[in-house]
Amino acid sequence: MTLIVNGIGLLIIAAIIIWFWLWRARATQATTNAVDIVVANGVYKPDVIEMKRGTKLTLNFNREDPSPCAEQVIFHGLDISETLPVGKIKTIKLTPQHSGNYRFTCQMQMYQGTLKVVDA
Ligand SMILES: [Cu+2]
Repeated sequence: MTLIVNGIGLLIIAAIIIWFWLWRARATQATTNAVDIVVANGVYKPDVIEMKRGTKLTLNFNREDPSPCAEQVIFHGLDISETLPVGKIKTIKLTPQHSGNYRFTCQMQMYQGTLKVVDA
């Protein structure tokens, strides 16, 4: 009996991991020149954005989360730090000249995203 219960527990854990993982992977990637990003529930959506080096990317941040945690967005390595108003679109434009992965986070780094800049 214990064995069966443990087995079911493991299955449930596996299901949660797979579901969460696949869900995140599907919900995230964006590859256009203008991306709308929703800031809510501790995640940027999408949280992975891919772009070509030297092109202009427009990010429209829509902050739904009123908690102070979500107030700022910082692009590490790109020298960009902006305040996001609640319920309004904040547009951030960037033109990275160097390829690489740049993280963008809130000031406490609880919200996390990655900007992937690839060679043209
Ligand atoms: Cu935060």
